[in-house]
Amino acid sequence: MDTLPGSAPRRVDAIVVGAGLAGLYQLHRLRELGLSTRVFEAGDDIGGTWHWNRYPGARCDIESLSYSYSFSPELDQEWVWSEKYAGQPEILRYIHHVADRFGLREHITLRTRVTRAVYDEGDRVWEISTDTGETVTAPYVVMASGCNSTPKDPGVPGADSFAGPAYHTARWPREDVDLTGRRVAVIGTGSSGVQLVPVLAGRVAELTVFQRTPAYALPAHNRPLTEAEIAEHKAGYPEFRAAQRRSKGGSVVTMPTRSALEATEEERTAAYEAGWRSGVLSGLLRSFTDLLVDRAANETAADFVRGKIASIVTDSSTAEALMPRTFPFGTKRPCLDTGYYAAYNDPRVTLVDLNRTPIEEITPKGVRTSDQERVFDAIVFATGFDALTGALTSVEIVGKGGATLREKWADGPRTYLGLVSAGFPNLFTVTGPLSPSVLTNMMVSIEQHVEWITDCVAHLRAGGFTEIDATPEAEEEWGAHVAEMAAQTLYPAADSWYLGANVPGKARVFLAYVGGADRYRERCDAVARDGYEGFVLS
Ligand code: NA7
Repeated sequence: MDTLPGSAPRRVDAIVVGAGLAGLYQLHRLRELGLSTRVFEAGDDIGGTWHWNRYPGARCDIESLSYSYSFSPELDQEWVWSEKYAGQPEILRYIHHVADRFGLREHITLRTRVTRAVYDEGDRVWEISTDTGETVTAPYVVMASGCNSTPKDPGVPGADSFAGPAYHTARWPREDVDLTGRRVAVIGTGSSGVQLVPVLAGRVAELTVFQRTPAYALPAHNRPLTEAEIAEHKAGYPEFRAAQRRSKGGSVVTMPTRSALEATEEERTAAYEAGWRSGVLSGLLRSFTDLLVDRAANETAADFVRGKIASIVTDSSTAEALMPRTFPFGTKRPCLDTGYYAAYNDPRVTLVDLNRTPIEEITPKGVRTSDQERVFDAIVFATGFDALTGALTSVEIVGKGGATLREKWADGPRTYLGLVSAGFPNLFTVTGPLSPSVLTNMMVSIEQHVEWITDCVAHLRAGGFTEIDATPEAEEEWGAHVAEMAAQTLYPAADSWYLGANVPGKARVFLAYVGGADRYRERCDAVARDGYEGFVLS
């Protein structure tokens, strides 16, 4: 290690970008391997998603017992989750516990954004630059910068002109935001908006929700975990973790065996009712085999959800506006609802359907739609992220021959297995584009990638290799396979962030691998077993 007097090392074995769940685990594994490693984190503390998204109501929508690291049986035994779905503060406490328990903090530089990474082909090292003026070199870089970590520009004219406080859910302030008795606007009704609205509704004087596309939201049935449940789970954790790793989506669930169209209407309704009662994000989608591949089958599930909305929301025109009709159920990420639809029965809550009256501009006083200007004390943007590629293309990454990742990905990301991009050797991405990532329990996909990357680095060092790069052919083949798999589903029918469709000008490419985490893991393992097939090691 090359250390300047009184400063952190400026030459290390590995650099990790991001100190969220992915970066922390990657740091732990590289340290175990004996690599000097530095982690750079833009935030003023660790936690990634769970550091930034501290808006009221922020909560995981994968069950706590599944959404946690599996690499340490001791950690599994000692940490106790309080609820079926942990809230943001509890998950953040867990992350801090992990950082302390595994001695990770001293390797992390906070409040420091990596702005540039340049590959030196002669020395075979990456030099990274930060917004604090540091430059550090390392043979390996791991981008653990998150899938939904770059907030999207809301793209509403006049957004900066509002005189009152404006917040983005993903940049919620640390200090308490007191909206009691205020007139508050929420723009956006994805997962963040759906979680935020019912919590705000109980606090503010008036809440106005601006909805462009209604979501399909399923009941979470969140509740405290009982001691008996926790004990049972802890006793079975080793088998449970093994089953998670073998599963298609990273959660241990029963997979369906028959088509929705083969079932009678009564059978379908019974299956959907069971899915609705299950309080699990994928519960309804897993009722039948063909809901994500057959439009008519999908419509039966979509109809069921619309019926539920009608049964919860008392005002029929509000209920009608809340019913999704423009995209198949499940092709945008479904949301988990804790009082979302019911919130619209509160006379203080108003829904504005932007399809009828689009937003024209944000004004100093509030929001002007095509029919009127509404006055607010605060505006909350729950408008989402430049998903999957935003955190990668916002860094100037310069690979072989001076090529930039941003230019290479102008028509959509090109990766081999979502782990690497050809021409950018020794630079890995955790849950990168074209891997299963956001279609799975992120914890399981993060661990799988971190472990694959760690094994790869160990293999390179043991074999005396200084460089690994994907071949353009392997990358091409993988990209075609990912696209072909997506095309067999209904996913492309929605203007979703899975496709980059939420960001104006972004290439419309399906950004995740739909083939399942189990199949994907087998492929990654086979690639490594076969001497890193599709890569050149030198
Ligand atoms: P999402 O799911 O991308 O939701 C963003 C919402 O904001 C969605 O309803 C958008 O409508 C809406 N939106 C975005 N821009 C605008 C403008 N300009 N005007 C009106 N409405 C707008 O982000 P979330 O934060 O809720 O969730 C992201 C994921 O993070 C979540 O699924 C978890 O995986 C973690 P649209 O649908 O684009 O019409």
